[in-house]
Parts: sequence; C-alpha cells; structure tokens
Amino acid sequence: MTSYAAIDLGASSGRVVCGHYDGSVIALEECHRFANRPVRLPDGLRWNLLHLFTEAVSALEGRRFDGIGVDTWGVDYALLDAEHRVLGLPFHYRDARTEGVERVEGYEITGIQHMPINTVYQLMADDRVGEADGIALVPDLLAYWLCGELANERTNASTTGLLDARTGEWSLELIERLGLPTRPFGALVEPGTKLGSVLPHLAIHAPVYTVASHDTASAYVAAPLRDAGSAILSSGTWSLLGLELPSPVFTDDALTNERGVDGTIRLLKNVMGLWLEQECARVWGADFPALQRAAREVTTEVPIFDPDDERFLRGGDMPFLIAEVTGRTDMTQGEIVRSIYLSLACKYKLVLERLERASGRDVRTIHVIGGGARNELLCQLTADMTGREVLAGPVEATALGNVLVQARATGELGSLADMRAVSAASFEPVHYEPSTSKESLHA
Ligand code: LFR
Repeated sequence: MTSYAAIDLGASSGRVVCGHYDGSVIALEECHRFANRPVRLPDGLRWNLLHLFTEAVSALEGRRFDGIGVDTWGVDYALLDAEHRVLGLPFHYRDARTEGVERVEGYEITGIQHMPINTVYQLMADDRVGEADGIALVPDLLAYWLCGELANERTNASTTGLLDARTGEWSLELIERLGLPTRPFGALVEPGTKLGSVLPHLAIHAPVYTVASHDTASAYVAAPLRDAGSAILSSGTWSLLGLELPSPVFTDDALTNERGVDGTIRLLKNVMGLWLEQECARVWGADFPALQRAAREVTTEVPIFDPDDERFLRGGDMPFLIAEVTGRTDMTQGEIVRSIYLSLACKYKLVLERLERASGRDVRTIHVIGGGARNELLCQLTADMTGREVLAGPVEATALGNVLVQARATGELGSLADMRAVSAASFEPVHYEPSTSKESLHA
C-alpha cells in the first residue's frame, strides 16, 4: 500500500486529503478541512496564504508519505525577487484592481477566454511587476515553501492567459507586446515532476511532486470518462463545463483552451457556478443543506437569468444583485436558490451547444465532478435542462486527480486512461436521467 498527500485548495475551502493506493483502488482519507477566507485590506482583497500553508502543513506533521502534491484554484500569483521572496501579499482574483484594464487581444495565441480575473489582467494592473525576477502561481509558491524548489507548472500556467496554446510555452511575443517584462517567466514543468523533499523544519517525510496544479486540471484527470461523447462539469465555486481534446480550438472566443496532463486541452467555459449560492448563504447566515431543502420544496415558477452577468463576479449582496438582474424582489430564499440552480442548468445547455459546434462532437453524457456532484437537485435539473444523462462523482475529484498524478510519477500508474480506470474502480457514480415533464423540474 502506498500513501500520497494532496494539498487541495479551493476558493472557499482547503483540504488535506491522503490517498491510499492498494494496486487497484484509491481510498481517500480527509485529514483536514478548513475555510479559505480572503482578507480585505485597505488596498484590496488578498489571500491569506500563510494561514492556508500553516493549516495544510500542520495536518501532515510527523507523517511519512510516498509523495505530496499541491493543487489550487488558478490565475493568482505572487511576484518574487531574485531570492524567491514574495513581493507583496498576493491578491484575490475578485479584487477590483482589474476593473477598467484594457482588453487584451491575444486569443489567437492563448485560446483563453476573456475574463477580468485572468492573470494577464492582474499583471497589467500590478505596479510591482517591473521589480520581479520570478512569478509563482499559488501552487508553485506553496510547493516552493514546502521543499525550497521553484517551478512553474504548466497546467496552471495556462490559466495566466500568457501561454501559447499550441506549443505550451510562454508566449514571449504576447508578453512583450503587452509591455510586460519577460524575466519573471521561468522554465515550465509538467505535472508529475519531482521537485525535492519536504524541508526538514516542516517535519513531514515525503518527496514533493508537481501535480496538475490547477485544480480543474486535477479534477479532469479523475473524471471517469467513457468516450468522446462525454463532457465534464467540474462543479464548485465555479462551474467548468468542457471537453477534453487533443488540440486547441480557436473558433469560439467565448470558450477557453486550458492545458491538462499529457498536453491535453480542456475546451471549456467558466460559468459563475455555486459562487452565487455561496454568497447568498453568507449574506443570509444560512447553511447549504437547509437552502437545498428549501429549493427542492419550491413549487412556484422561478425566473431564469444569466449566471455570468459581470455584476456577480465580485460578490457582495448577492440576493439583492439577483433581484436586480431578474426584476423579482419578492422571492423567498428557497426560490432564489432554485432560480440559481435552474439558471446554471440552462447555461450548461447553451455552453454544451457551443462546445458541440466548436469540437464537432455530440455530447451524450455529462460527468459532474467536485462538490456540486453531491447536489441532487442541481444534478437532476442539469439532466433535465440539457437532455443528457448525468453521472455524478467523484466528489473529491480535485484531490483524487492530485493523488493519481503522484502515483503515476512514482511509476505505479501509466497513461491518463489508467489513472481514469483507477478513479472509475474507486468511486461509483450516481446516475441521473433527463425527465422532460414539467413536474420533474419541481421534483
Ligand atoms: C476553479 C478555478 C477555475 C478558475 C477559477 C479561478 O477552482 O480554478 O478553473 O477559472 O478557479 O482561478
């Protein structure tokens, strides 16, 4: 039996998960879960990375593993000096500093959809970029703090909007055209590269590997895909609905081409996701199971709105923003949550149509993975609105993908298909069939 530790940080919570592999299945053990609360300072919204690092490390102290890997949300970064010291506290992608930054014309190179959160926009609004000798995306930084070796891991680098989608290398042409310095952009490494050993003062006995350090890339590794007619919906704070392709597609600039393991491309769209519900829950002081129950009990018609309205991006009083967008000020909490789910499911249908058009594929199955796979009502509405079967699970796809890539790095597993076969053998998905009757939408 081998054991791997996954430090898996999402925008709303962090997890330390240990994966035990017995040669045929992986059993996941959640060692620690903690809230990820950004901090609003007078000059902007920052991640509390020292807190996240401390939480993660303390859960592993004194233990021995066959590997440790870090995956986190994408796009955010620290600038580094020549000694790899951070220049300033890293910003949260929802910080307002990118408002008003001019739109970058680089889609034909990067294949990355325009979103104000992209690293490229943050760098253009960053007054310290000229001082930087290096850049570390968040998982690069945490891995560096673990073992003292810095590397820019490629799957996450693709979320910057500065990577050439065809070659998988930094686009120095674009970086120069934007007036950004090229110096900070170092050599890129693949997932599954051994960086070193955990530094002695941390008292964890393990080698550190790069994984698919962008959480969505990790999640896609763990999606038990059956065939080319399968789409993947990584459902959490964001909904990342896409297809895995062998090469990038540039025909629809509302779709993004992010890199996965083995040079695969995730053609996908970022949909605002459960962020809408998370912000409502925060404002109401409500818990998710209660809100989901209330949403299930709704029998009235609820409005459908565009979940990707830019007004939602920065958060705030989400119930108020939804009332503003829908023109409905009379909805109960249950109705608002149901309206969110229905709107997400409708958006998925539109995105699927675009994905099918751009890829020439027919999608018959949607694999819903990540925390949203537990949300029965949302899974059923997704099947109903898209007319596709939904296979839900694994819930801990990001951590599982992290562990799978480590197990491959040590030589225990081979191809991407092998990793997916282990995922499929380890977790049984829950099946949802589309039901077209109107009542089923209220089931
Ligand atoms: C999901 C995710 C998305 C990325 C967003 C911001 O956790 O990584 O893929 O677009 O967060 O980084």
